[in-house]
Amino acid sequence: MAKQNQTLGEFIIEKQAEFKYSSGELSKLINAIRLAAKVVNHEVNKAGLVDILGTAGETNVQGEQQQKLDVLANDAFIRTLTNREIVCGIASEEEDTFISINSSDKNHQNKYVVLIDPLDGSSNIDVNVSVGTIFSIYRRVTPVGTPVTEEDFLQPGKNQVAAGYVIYGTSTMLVYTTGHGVNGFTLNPAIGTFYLSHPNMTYPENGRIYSINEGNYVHFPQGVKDYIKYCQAEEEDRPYTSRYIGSLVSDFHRNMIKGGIFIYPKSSKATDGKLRLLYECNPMAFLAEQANAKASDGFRRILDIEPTELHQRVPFFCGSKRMVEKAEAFMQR
Ligand code: P6P
Repeated sequence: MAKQNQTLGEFIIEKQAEFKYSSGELSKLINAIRLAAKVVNHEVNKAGLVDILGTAGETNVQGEQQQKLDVLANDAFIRTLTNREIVCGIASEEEDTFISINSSDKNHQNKYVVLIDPLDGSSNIDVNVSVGTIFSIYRRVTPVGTPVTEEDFLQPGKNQVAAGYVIYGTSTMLVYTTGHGVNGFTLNPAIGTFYLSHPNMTYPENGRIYSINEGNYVHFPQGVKDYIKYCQAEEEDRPYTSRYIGSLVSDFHRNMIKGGIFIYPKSSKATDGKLRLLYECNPMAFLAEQANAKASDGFRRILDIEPTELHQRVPFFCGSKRMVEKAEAFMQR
């Protein structure tokens, strides 16, 4: 049973026993992410005060203008994970290809790879809307002692050993799973400690919030158009409420607490949708399933999809089980 006011550090130590055949490396990895989250939180919270707003002048592999905080967050996570010599490879939304880490005295002995979206929703920074970090952790599949290859990163989401996000919002939270449910920790900025504030987070089975960018309505597949009209109909417990923050972590977090569905479908403008499979949809899908919810591309379970490219995109339907099933029914008509 979760102890009130347990810190993240205490929680990790207590749960260490649950990580089957882990030699404590996964605990050290979660701790490293905790540290990097504090560094990024500090910078995000003062974004309006120091001249680190605006674009860094470069564009990332997605062709998006890189906000300076994007670059800072990316550097913070890569530096923290590299320095602690816990992982053998990192992939990031901000990096064209994966980074192989040869720990100085270990010769590729580390067994985990991490995939991150270091600052998701960064276009919201200038308007003071919550942004987030998303991370996904796998055990490598190529032989220990050799440099990582792309194969170590192109694993289906069902192979994840841990996943989570940090949401830099009205409060900063770290929410993660190691396959034993989802737990949320809130940062006390005064002392820089994360406390267990949301033990055993689960999605309500059903909900009344739908979250989609309706500005793209005319470009959506017919099934999505029909589901939106279903949500808006004056019938039964409808119309539902429309809520769209434009920051995946925030929309997901709200839906997990209140119930709801988030959809980023394919469209005539984005034939595979916008969200990336490896470091956005897979970690959020792992969390969703661990919280008794569902995540698909409208047809297939996200966690079963066999990746082919590091930055590939997939349509994303995620949230309360009954709502996702209803949306899938419209897609499959
Ligand atoms: P749109 C943020 O840029 C992001 O990657 C997700 O966090 C968010 O859900 C989505 O894109 C918003 O995209 O096209 O609706 O602005």
